[in-house]
Amino acid sequence: WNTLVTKIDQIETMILDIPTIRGHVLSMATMRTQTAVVVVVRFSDGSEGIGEGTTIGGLSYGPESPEGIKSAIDTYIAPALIGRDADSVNAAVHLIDKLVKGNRIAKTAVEIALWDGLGKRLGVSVAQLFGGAVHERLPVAWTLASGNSETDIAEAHEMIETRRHNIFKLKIGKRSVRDDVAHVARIKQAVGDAASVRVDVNTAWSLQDARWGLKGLQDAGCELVEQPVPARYRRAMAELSSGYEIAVMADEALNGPEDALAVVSANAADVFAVKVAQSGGLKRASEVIAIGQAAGLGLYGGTMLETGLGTAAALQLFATTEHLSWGTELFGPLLLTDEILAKPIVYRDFCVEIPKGVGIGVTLDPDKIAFFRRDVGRTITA
Ligand code: MUC
Ligand code: MG
Repeated sequence: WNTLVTKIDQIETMILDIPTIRGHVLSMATMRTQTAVVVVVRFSDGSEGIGEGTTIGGLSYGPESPEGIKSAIDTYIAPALIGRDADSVNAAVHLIDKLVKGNRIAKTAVEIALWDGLGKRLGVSVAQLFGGAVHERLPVAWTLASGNSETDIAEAHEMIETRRHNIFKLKIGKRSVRDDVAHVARIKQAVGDAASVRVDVNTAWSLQDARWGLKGLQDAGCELVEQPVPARYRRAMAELSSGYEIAVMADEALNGPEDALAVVSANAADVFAVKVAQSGGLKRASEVIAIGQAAGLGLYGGTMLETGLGTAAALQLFATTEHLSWGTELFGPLLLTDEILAKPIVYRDFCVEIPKGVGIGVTLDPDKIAFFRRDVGRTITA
């Protein structure tokens, strides 16, 4: 009977460098290119699955780099999976968790490809594999991060007029707290009630900075502050969550279900930014969602600014999540100058639509992959 089991035959990894439409100014780095790690898994029955594992700003955001993600897959994850049963994604996840510590983004890229392959073989979407979608579309935020208040205001007005976004996340933390608060207040004043304004500090503040910052931000009409202090500062996050009306969201602090439980236990957030890549894959992200839900926290569908591939995978999972009260920020493909999917993800009426179809619901455009790939690629086989 063993010959009837579909096996994992080959795992190919590649690095893509895709320019951004403008400089994306974050507290720790300015992005002019996004670097994605794409994985293609080929199975013994001829089917394929695709996945993505992407980070932001090289090694400035978190402990995994694009080159490290590719190397972890090529050297440790792929050799362990070749020849294994393709249809048990759980068995693959458990095996890799045993063999590889950390490296959640690398695990994510491969895990997404396994779910995609399974869905394609069964003729169902990944959302169906997770119990079925309850949304056809989800609200989607845009990040204003040009580095200039006037440019940000013009961009915000255009997004509202074209009905593409009415939720804005401002990237702050690079300038002084006072200057950042003034920048946020100007933008909120310019958009008024037509849009929700939120900020992401990407860990740049001390607790002292954050006390002044949160006070100023909530007076300016900002609704939510994301990861104001470093990921490990749970006591500070707890003080900020309970001390102000403005919602405090955990992002960098959330690396998988164990962190989710620790954040909940410490009362260290009002909202979870659920990121598939940071969680270690769709399965682990679903566990982060479950913990947040059980604790009565708000949920937000976060992004690592993935291409349409990783974005589609995240959409499959978030489509199955009943209450995503803060919406999503799955706008990654819109920040890039070019599309790598055969058919782009649809953005309209302030929402992103869940791609329909089997697996993660999207396929790659081979010419675009050939154009943007940095390396010659590496294929691990038996
Ligand atoms: C982050 O820290 O949340 C998400 C949107 C964006 O512009 O950057 C990211 C990363
Ligand atoms: Mg963030």
